[in-house]
Amino acid sequence: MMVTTALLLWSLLALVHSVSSSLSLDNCLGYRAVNVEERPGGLSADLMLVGQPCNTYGRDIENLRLEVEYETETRLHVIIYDADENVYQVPDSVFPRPTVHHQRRNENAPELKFSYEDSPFSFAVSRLSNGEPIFNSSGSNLIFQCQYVNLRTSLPQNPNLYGIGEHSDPLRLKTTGYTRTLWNRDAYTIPAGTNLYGAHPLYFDHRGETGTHGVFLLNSNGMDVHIDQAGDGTQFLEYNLLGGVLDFYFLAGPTPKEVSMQYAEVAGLPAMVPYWGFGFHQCRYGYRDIFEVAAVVSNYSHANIPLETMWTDIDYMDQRKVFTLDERRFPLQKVRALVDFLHQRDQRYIVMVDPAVAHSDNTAFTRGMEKDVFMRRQDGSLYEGAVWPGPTVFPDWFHPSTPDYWINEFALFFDAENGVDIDALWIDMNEAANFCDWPCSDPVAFAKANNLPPDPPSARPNPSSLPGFPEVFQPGNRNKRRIKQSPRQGQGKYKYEDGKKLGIQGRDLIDPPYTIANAAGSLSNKTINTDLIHANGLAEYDTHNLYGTMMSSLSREAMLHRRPEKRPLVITRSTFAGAGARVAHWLGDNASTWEKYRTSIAQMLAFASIFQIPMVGSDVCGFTSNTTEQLCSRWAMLGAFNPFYRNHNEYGMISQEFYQWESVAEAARKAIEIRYQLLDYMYTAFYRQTRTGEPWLLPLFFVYPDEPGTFGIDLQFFYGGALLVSPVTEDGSTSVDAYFPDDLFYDWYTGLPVRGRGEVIRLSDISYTDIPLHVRGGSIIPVRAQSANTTTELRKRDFRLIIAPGLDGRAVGELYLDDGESLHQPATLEVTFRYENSRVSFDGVFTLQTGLRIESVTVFGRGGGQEVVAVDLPLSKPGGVDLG
Ligand code: MIG
Repeated sequence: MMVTTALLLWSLLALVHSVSSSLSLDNCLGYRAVNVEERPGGLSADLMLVGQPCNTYGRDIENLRLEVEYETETRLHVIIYDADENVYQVPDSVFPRPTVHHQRRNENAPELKFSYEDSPFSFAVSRLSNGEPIFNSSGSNLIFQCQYVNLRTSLPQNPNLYGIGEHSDPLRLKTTGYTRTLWNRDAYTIPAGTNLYGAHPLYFDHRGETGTHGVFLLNSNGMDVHIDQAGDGTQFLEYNLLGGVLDFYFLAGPTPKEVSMQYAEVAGLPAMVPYWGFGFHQCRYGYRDIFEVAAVVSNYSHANIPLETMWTDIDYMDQRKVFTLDERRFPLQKVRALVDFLHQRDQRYIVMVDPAVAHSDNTAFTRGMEKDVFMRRQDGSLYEGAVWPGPTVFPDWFHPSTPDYWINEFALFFDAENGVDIDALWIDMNEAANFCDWPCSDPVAFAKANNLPPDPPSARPNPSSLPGFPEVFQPGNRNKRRIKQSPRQGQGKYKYEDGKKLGIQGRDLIDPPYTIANAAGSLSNKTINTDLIHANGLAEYDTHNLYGTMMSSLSREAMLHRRPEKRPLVITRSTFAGAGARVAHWLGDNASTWEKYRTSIAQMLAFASIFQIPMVGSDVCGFTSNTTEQLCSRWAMLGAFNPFYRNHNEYGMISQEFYQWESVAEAARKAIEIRYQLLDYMYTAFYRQTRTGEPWLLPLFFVYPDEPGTFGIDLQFFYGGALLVSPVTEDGSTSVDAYFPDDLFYDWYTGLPVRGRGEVIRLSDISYTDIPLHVRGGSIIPVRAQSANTTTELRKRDFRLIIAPGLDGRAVGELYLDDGESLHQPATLEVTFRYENSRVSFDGVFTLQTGLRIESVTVFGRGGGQEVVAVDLPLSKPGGVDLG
């Protein structure tokens, strides 16, 4: 009821705003470019306001500066900012801007051409090679005010646009009447058409044969991006920003893959993850005690479903306070025993950490107060919200002492000898989420009224025994040890931005004149107040969208501090552009519905192939609402082709571990077996993305950019360049209409060829425990000859090569291997396989000596399906064999 009223009120407000905007914006006469200086490699100019300020949504800024730089042959940087440099800009410490190699710049003419009109000022970008217009702002006057910036570009009719996330809409964006709002929020059930957890102001514009380009706006302020047609039918895309500057990177492509790689040059190459991170993960919210967690581990073994990693949600915490354990339900001794036990069996353990620290007498709060690292109101009082543990405070990631504080809390609580020795980290609620509605003037009362923290479930003293588990899990055992918390200092090696570009003074930081379509209502609602000022002077109003990504970066540092030589795996909910360089992402609170099952594919593709956060996945079987056997079965298989593969479930929902139903268990066993056999193929492609930015998980149009039939597809995808995944996507269905590009494919299971014609083919008789997979002609896929129970065991298995000859009879493939977990690799295996004239051969780098061999070669499309040839080729030197 309350929600509907709020929504109604909000839409009414939005309506009023948009009506008033069309009236008053006409008085904004834009700017005039003067003092234009053209130089090789760029241009700069002053932009002066024309006429009287129109002051529609705050004061016009009269003097602007334009800087244009051809940074590389394929990247053009255009920035428009205030001449006084008081307007907030995204700090370099959070988003390090790319370095420009001036000496390399002028080898070839830049592919993107900048041009401008001086009065009123507008600019355009076009593609040099074919004159294709890419961006043109001449349709409206630039508005640059202290709380509102408006810039519009015209676009071709019916454009193919992708990106501007995080969202749960189709991969290819709607082009009329469409608004994408970027304002990070706790988006329970990830509703379509709304702002979700992350902010990625980047779009790809794909124009088939005339090329693909990307436009990245480096801006962290709240914004609405409107995509629509004007009265005269002209297509446009319009930025409506609540502040900050216009800091554009234009990326020339010309293929979607190249745009993606060029974006990685700006946002950073994604972080490599440990090999074991690709194993299967089990989680849920609501495991009542450590015994239940252990029982799940045991049940997976008995069901013969490989479990790589067991997780625990906030259930482990004492009253849901971060950096504490519930002594009754998750006693340290038992937690440590389980973690040791998992480690002995080559399994891993992960828990959740939230940013909000309980405002109570716990040590994490006290130590934070000593260092003064929590957010304060402008009057100096401590800012409090209400999250799971009740009244909470929020770390200020810009405070110079926060790194020491956070690293120290991790070092203590997650200490390998005395604490909870986790292998990776899960961070949540970092939008930041706050349950308490703005202005949240009485968080204590709010917490009481809303039963925060909720009463924990009662502990059950060892309900039964778990055969094979450590002694503390056997009946009659009692808990003894407590966590030791001797204070210890972190390293203090962090410096934060200071000085200029701190944000214009005198703005309304709570209720700006222009309203964005934030689904949570006003800017500060359900998050921390936007008028809080960080320790370095930046306003939460400007930096809200950075909160989660800053927590992510520091948490990665904290994990590195514990295990300096190991690749950290940090899974975060909230992200900003560039987050993939440090962390991974799960898609948040979906629902156990077919709709969200389908949506998860587009979301995963956007993160992996566009936003450069390639370690990504949905809550398999669905988070909230009860799953069904069939949905869970289908999702167990689809999830096996998500980079990050985790079954996760909401408090109070029916259990959905894969062993709960025989059909789901069977589907999971099958899918995990295939996933594990393909794990090195996946690892190789993923690794390549971390080195070059070339996306490894691909929408169909990335692989067939000239085939218009691929542009709108987001229910099928390429898992690595060689494997086409076409899941069944409808309830009760045993068929799927799959698009096959104009190329040769082979059925993964039979090796039978399928000649694609750029048309849909109906695949039928797909049981609830099957998923259609096709290998693209021209590929060689190295697979492990057998799967295994853990990725540690898997790494000992020999290889088999699958050869899928292309239309020209040839095929190529790659294999990358390293020790799977070290940050720096002294030795690697980097092999290229080639197939031609019935001969397969390989060479490359063999500094990593594994003792592994290729034990057979399977050629698809031969002998009415596949032909298997036994071979014995050591992967320690170049080799080859004729297959006759
Ligand atoms: O308010 O930690 O998205 O995965 O299970 C909900 C409890 C807080 C939200 C996360 C979800 C997690 C849940 N968290």
